[in-house]
Amino acid sequence: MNKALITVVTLIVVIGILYYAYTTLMPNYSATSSSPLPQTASVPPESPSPESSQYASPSATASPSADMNPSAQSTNITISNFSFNPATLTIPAGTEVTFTNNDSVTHTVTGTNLDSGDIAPGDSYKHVFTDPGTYGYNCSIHPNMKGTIIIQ
Ligand SMILES: [Cu+2]
Repeated sequence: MNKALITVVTLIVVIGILYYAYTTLMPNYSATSSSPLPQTASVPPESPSPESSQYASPSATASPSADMNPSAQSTNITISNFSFNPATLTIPAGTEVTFTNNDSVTHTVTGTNLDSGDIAPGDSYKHVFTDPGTYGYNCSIHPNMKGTIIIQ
């Protein structure tokens, strides 16, 4: 009765030792060869080939930081999916609006007394709206992109 238990435990221990010895002594050994592993470390022939491994992506341009001006109001319009969001914005006079281009193509913000020039992907354009009124604008590259600023 106890003999059977001892046999089972011994088997488990032996198997464990063999498994440990196998995984420890042959960490990088391929199972195809039956010759004993030499002590000298074999360098795996996996050195990277010099075929176009380095691709330098253009670094993101840092947007200019605006000075803190607690008395002035500011808000944001994002450009994404070829549209201005929000398309219609009502602001008090003197508000600085930051247009941020989140698309992967260049856009502009173009209207009356308003010309951002090209806004590259990831860049932004700031403009302070001072004269009350309703002003439409669009993207000069994609004229179907339209927005409205209402200055009160
Ligand atoms: Cu556009």
